[in-house]
Amino acid sequence: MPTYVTTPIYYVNAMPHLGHAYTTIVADVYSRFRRLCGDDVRFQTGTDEHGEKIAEAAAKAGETPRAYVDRIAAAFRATWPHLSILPDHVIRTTDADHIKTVQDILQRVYDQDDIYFSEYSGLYCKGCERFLTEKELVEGRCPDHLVAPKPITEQNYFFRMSNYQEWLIDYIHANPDFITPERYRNEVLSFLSEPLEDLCISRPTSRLTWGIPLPFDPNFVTYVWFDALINYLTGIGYPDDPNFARYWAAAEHVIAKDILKPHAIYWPTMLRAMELEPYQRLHVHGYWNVDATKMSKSLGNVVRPRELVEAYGVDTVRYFVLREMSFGLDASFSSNAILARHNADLANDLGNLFSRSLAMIDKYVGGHVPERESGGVFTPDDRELMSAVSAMVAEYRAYMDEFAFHRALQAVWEAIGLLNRYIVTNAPWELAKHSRQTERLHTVLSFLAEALWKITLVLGPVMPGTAAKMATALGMTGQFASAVIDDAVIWGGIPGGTVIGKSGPLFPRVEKEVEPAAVATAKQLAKEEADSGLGEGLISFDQFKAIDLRVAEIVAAEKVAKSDRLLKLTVKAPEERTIVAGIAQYYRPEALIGQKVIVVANLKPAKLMGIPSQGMVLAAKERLADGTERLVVTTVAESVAAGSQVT
Ligand code: ME8
Repeated sequence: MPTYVTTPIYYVNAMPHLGHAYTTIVADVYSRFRRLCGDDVRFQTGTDEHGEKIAEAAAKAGETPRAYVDRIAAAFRATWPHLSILPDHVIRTTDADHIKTVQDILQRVYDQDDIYFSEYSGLYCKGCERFLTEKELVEGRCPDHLVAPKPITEQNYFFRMSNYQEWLIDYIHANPDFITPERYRNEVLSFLSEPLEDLCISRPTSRLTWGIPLPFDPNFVTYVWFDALINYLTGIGYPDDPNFARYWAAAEHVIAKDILKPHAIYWPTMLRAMELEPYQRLHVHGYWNVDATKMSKSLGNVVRPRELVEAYGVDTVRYFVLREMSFGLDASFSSNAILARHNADLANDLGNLFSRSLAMIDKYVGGHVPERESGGVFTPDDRELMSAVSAMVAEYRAYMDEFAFHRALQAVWEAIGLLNRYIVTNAPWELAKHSRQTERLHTVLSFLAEALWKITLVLGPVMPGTAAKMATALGMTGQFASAVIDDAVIWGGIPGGTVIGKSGPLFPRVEKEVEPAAVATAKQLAKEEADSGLGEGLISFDQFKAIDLRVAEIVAAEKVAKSDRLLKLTVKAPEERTIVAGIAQYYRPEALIGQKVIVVANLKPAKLMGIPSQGMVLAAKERLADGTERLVVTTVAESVAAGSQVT
């Protein structure tokens, strides 16, 4: 099946930063995922090089627009390989074929009387490069650029966008997946509940010359959005190239919320005027902030992706951004958070599981995957492992398809947690001591190898380099190159006898957080704000992040002798530890066993009634009408692997 994935084309008035990297990583990961599902994928990114903003930036840099756009466009293009991003096509709006297509389309829409000439007075925001409606302003200012838009009256050409309003509303209602997540669909529908104005699609050459000349009036250039959106068509050779016929119907655009309106309103109505089908889906994500502050050049806290790659490695950066941002909502970057993800999720959970499993296969069965005994007896543990890993693959697939990347990764990490527990419960090192347990040892190790292979396959789109390393270490290099997601569904994918290689650590631990210069600046700002007494009573995101909250399973509970208040709990989080909790008046010990509670895992150990307590169980304290109190331990709403982080 064809799939066509696009990112916005980025303005060349700034160097690539974390926000651009995020959208492009998402599009790359999704493209790789669809390929893994067997689709024929075309993935396109590019640069938006016309318009006022660019002309101004070039003037500021003391360069001609041409030289300036060439330089910055090259910087964007050079960034992608560092992030393991592999687009099939990188488009520039200054490409000759794009300019021709834009002019052909303008002429056609003009000839059919969907473009007219008129005078217009409106409030113009230079940052947005468009006229804003009164309703869009917040306290008289553009909410994105925080400046009051300028009243402008001028003669221009207009696209009869309003003619297509009713059609667009009906189309969005009839196609619930057209704009996702739903919040953005609702935002667009709400915007469309007011009458739509026609779209001004020209700029007089007296004001701007750096643009595509209107084919029917040389005194005007094309408005940058009418030019830019058409990149999605020119990139696949509209109208005559077979790629256009093949991919257009399968177009999926990925953008952030800042450019929702042009993509959800201008673009579908433009396509309708051209008598083309709308794109398939528009995927809208939120904004990256830095340490809870808006990322902006003027604040000097712009995070550069290359700095992060140098400090943590490319796959950590890709994993981090997908795991940390719930697609659709804003997220905050902090050096703490990426360090924690690197060391806990990657070095510890995944890296240790992998190297430990390979080392056991090497040591106990001579470095090749053992045959699972045919007709061997599977224990409930084996069955749990099989069904959980199969369920993980299904969940992963469904979540990736709906752009819920953080959930897809959560599902994979639950399976990783389960595998770590499977090793502990089945203790291959014990089995290896007794020859009568050889069959069992073989079964356990072959399940491990097989589950790791499935994890390798699903991680491929997110962490291509790491997955390739894992595949090589598992002796599956060839199979990996041609793998499809269905290979992760079948049990028996890694044949007995496969020779396992050696693997160095997949993710060497990073001991100290490496702070991009930009983050340091943001911290300084936050500190100044705190010093100024502004956020009193509030804690920073970093302070919150310092508390390691985990899901812990209570495996044993008993009263503490000579205490009415204390219970001694043994919990798994995922390693076993003792916690003494002051909840004896509210819980019978046996009622707690099996409960999954939330604990503070990095509290300094303390002795209570002589018993060392390593952590604290969180509980809600309710004050009852009679003045007494009641404690209720906090649990999780759904089953979650012990040791999972609460974030
Ligand atoms: O708007 N967080 O270009 P642009 C997340 N040329 N994503 C961010 C971000 C942030 N803080 N900052 C930027 C344009 N982005 C037009 C697009 S398309 C036909 C024309 C990402 O350089 C995000 O994808 O301002 C956002 O939509 C895009 O960069 C805006 O890039």
